[in-house]
Amino acid sequence: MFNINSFQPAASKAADILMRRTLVVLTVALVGAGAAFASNIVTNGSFETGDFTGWSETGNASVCQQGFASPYCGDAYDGNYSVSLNAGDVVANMVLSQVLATTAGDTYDLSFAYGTTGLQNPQTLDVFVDDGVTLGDILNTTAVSPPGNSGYGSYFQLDNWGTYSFAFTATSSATTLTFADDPSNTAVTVSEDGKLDDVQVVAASAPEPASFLLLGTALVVIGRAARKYRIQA
Ligand SMILES: [Ca+2]
Repeated sequence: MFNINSFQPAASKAADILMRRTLVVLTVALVGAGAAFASNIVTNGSFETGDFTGWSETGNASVCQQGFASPYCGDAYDGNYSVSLNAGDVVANMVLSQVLATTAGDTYDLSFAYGTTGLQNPQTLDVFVDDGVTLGDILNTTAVSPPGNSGYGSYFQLDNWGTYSFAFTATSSATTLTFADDPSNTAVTVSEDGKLDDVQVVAASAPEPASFLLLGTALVVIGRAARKYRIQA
């Protein structure tokens, strides 16, 4: 005989499982969306692939693993790899660039670490952001590294890193970020190398406080709905 009382619990259990799964999926999606707001749009910005994957590079530079002697690498700023510029007393002519997927009108924060492995002189790096028409027409600036360390002589020496940040507003969907070793470094390149690491470009408009407010509100609503459902069930 059909018994409605034995049917209801089974239906309720199925609904309960569905509800719980839905809440988990929604929560994961929202948290994921929140994390994505602040993602770095630079590919291989820390050079942890051990090479220039994601970048175009010409001139005297290489990705080196910290602690290794050739080129004179020193320490990475982030992870185990960084870019060594003009190592071996050569001409400072590296040009390193990457095309970034951007949104016209959005502002982005560029940050990177630039340092020196050497005796005492600083190094200079030219930083360009362009829209594909004229080099450096969005951002054309210079970063001067801290002076080198006096502890020169060890392959395992710490580099003297500095951190730099600049903002720019994209004008197209493809923005080219370029780092160029400054030719003036050639005059002081003897026993003095530049180092680059941890390149990040993050949309400045995100994470907006409003986005986090929205995310927080959504999570509260989901939490209350779940609690209410549990009470009813
Ligand atoms: Ca690195």
